[in-house]
Order: sequence, then structure tokens, then C-alpha cells
Amino acid sequence: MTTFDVVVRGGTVATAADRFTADVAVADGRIAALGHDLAGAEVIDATGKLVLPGGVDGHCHIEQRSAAGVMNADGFESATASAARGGTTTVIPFAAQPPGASLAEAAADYHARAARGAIVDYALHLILADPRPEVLTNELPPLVEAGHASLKIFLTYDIRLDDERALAVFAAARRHNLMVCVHAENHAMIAWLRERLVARGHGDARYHATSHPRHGEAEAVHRAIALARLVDQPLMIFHVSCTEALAEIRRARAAGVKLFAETCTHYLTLTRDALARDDGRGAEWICSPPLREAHDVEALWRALEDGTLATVSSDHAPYAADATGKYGAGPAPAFTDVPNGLPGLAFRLPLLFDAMVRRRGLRLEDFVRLTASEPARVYNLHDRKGSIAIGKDADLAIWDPTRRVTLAHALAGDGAGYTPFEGLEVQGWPVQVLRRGETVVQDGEVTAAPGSGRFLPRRGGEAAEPSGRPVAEMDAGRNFGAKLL
Ligand code: DUC
Ligand code: ZN
Ligand code: ZN
Repeated sequence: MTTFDVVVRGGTVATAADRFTADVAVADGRIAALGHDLAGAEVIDATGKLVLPGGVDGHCHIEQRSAAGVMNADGFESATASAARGGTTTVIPFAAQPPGASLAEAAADYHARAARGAIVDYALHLILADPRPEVLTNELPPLVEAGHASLKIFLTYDIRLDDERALAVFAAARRHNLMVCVHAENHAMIAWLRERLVARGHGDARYHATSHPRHGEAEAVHRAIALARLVDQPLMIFHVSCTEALAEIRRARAAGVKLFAETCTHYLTLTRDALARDDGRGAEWICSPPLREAHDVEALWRALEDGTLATVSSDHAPYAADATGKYGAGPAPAFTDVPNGLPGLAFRLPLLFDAMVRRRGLRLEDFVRLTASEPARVYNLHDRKGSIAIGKDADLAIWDPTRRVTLAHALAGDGAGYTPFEGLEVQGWPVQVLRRGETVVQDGEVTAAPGSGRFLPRRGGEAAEPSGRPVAEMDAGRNFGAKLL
């Protein structure tokens, strides 16, 4: 009888398609067998537990500066340790090109830092803040060759791209089979409102939400889709926060556009009331797009159920609740002086498990799909990540569905010093987490070495392939023979 390296025995294994009782056997870091009475050099008793694929967080910021230059409160070690504590074993943070700088140098810099610190496996999205021709022509192809397969662009902030540059990125992405992720908000509306609000003395955190109008998000979603559609480039719309943006996504899908969209844990669990707290800590809930209203929360849940939204990420963007982060401009800063973002890597899975499976009536399989399998598929990591099947990496979260936990920052262990989810009670918790068969977290203790996480080189894959349905103007058969791509 074969003795495997590790056997996780007797748990209920869940995938995006199914659940069943089985032992999971690991050899050389991969799932080698699913069955009964399997023998292992190390045996982990999972009786009464769920055995879930480790989470895949397709959008988080690690060791990155805010739009205004404030450094995240987390390095790769603390961020990925907090991800692992919450059952996430794959992350996709960013390599951010500063305007005017080299994309290749930015990527090399993030690679070096991730290689030193990461505890879980990772890929990187490349942020293109300055897609000048030599960056797209000379710097991008070797990065694609090295295994980068997704880009992020912004339509707001100082690093925003105008429509022409966005189109240039979409066309380059199409040439190289890359997914493009978009931060879609209308910059002019935000700038105009910020100026007026501050001039009229409305600098309190609650006006951050006022300064990011919901139809400005919808407008930018619409525009990004229209531009990408011209060159038949699939998009991922990041951090969808409101009903109006969902309507744009549904309309485009109904018209046959190939499009993915995510929302984030905080848009599903919090509202803009957090910005108007009477203890003066509203800055700690400032993120962009902003937290919206209760009816948006409900609309986002419906969009998860009907398939409009494909994935849920953390958008972990931690800034410490002190003068190095949220309060760099003083203890009562104007919202315009507060870096945008919330910590969330650690609690994404516990919050979503509790909300989806216990309170909202989604199936356990839906939870696995939205938090692991589908992000793995969209970012073309699914040959190794996001499911429990023979040949996949043995990334497993052994989950106690009965454990009740009151969320507190100490459980997250990230660098932010606070959690926006403080005091929320959840049921369901990862008691042991394996990455490639190695236990990386046991009862909240991180046991893996910094730098033991690996880079995951990948291609764009099927999700990034064009739909094959060009608009008439780009179709040589219908545009008098002009070949434009
Ligand atoms: N966009 C993000 O994707 N994350 C944090 C802040 C932001 O604007
Ligand atoms: Zn963004
Ligand atoms: Zn983000």
C-alpha cells in the first residue's frame, strides 16, 4: 500500500461542483489521491471538518504606495501570513509602475521583495501608470515571457489613463493574451466634488462617499467596456460597489461582451455609515470606490447569485491607523488627505463563509467557486490552484464550520493595527492551512518561513482570449477590408 507524504483524513471535501467525504493524500506538494483509508507519513484528522481549497485572492495590495505616495502597512511577509491565517494560499498583488519609470524595473523590485517575504504562492498584476510606446513595445513582451498575464489600469487618480492610452493598453493586451483589470471611476466628477466639498468645509470622512458618485463609477465602467470592446479585449472590472455599475455590466454581457467583474468583502458587509462614526475614526473606512448604501449591499449579493459578479477579492490595501498611514495629515484629517484602502486579506474567507453559507443561503460550492476556483480560472492559475483534484497543488484549508469567532485585529496579524470588521461575529474558521502539502498555519500560528511562497508564472489563458465577435468597424469583412489589429 502506498504511503503518501500527508493524508488529510475523513473530512468533507468541497469543490465548486461537489462535496464528498474522502481522505486527501499529498505527494510532492500535490494532491495525489482521493479515497478512503489512505496511508500517510503524516495524518491530519479532519473528521467533522470541511476540507476546502485554499482561497485565491485575485486583488490585494502589498508593499505598494498609495496614489499620494503613502506606503502600505504590510510587507509581503505580514500580508501573506495574514492571508494564510484566514485560509488564503494564493494571492495576486501588484507590481506598480510609477509614472515616468520603467515597468521592468518595478516588476523586478516587487519580485525581489515577494521572493524574500511571501509565505503563500503569488502571481503579480502589472499596473501600467505610464504605457508610453517603448513600455508597451519593449518592456512588456519580456515580462509576458516571464509569466505575467494581467495588467491593471486606473481611470482616476494621478496615475489615470485617458481613453487613448487605455485603448493602447487594451490593444497591447490583446496582442499578448493578457487580462486587463480596471479601476473604473470618473476622475473629473471626483475632482470637482472634492474641491467643492472641502471649500465648503465638508472635509469629514463621510464626504469621501459623496465625492465618489455612483453614476461616476457606472460611467467609467461603461467607458472602459466600450473602449475594450473596440479591440475585443476581455476586461475584469475591479471592486464593483453599486447598482448602477452592475447595470452597465449586465447590459454589456447581454450584448455579448466578454467581461468579468468582482466585488470585495467590504462592499458586501459594510455601508457608508462606517464613515460617519461618531468616534472620529471614519478615515479608517475610507476606500475607493467608497462604501455605499444598504441597498447596494443587497444588489451586490443578488449579482453574486445571478453570476453578474464572478469573484470576491479582499482589495487588501492597509494603511496603519496612525500617523504613518490614515492619520498622516493629523488626527482629524480631511478625507482628501487620507490614503484609500482597507485591510482585508485575513478575514475575506471567514466573513464570506459565514455570510454566504450560514446567512444568505448560497451553497458551500458557491463559496468555493467565488473565493477560490473562479479567481483561479479567470487569472489562469486553475491548472494548479483553486480546487481539490488529483494533480493540483495541495493547498487546503481545514475548516471548522461550527467555530464561532469574534473578529479582532490580533487574529488578522497584518500591519494595519486595526480591522474594519472589528467585533463582527462569524461562524466557520480555518483551523489548519496547508500550502503545497506543508502546514503553514496551525490554530492561528504561522509555521511557514518567509520566502517559502513561490511565484506562479502563467499565460493569459482562455479568460483573456478575445470573444471572436469583433465590432463592425474592426471586422475586415464589414469595414471595406481595413485590417486594424
Ligand atoms: N483601488 C484599489 O484597487 N485598491 C485600493 C485603493 C484603490 O483606489
Ligand atoms: Zn482600484
Ligand atoms: Zn485594489
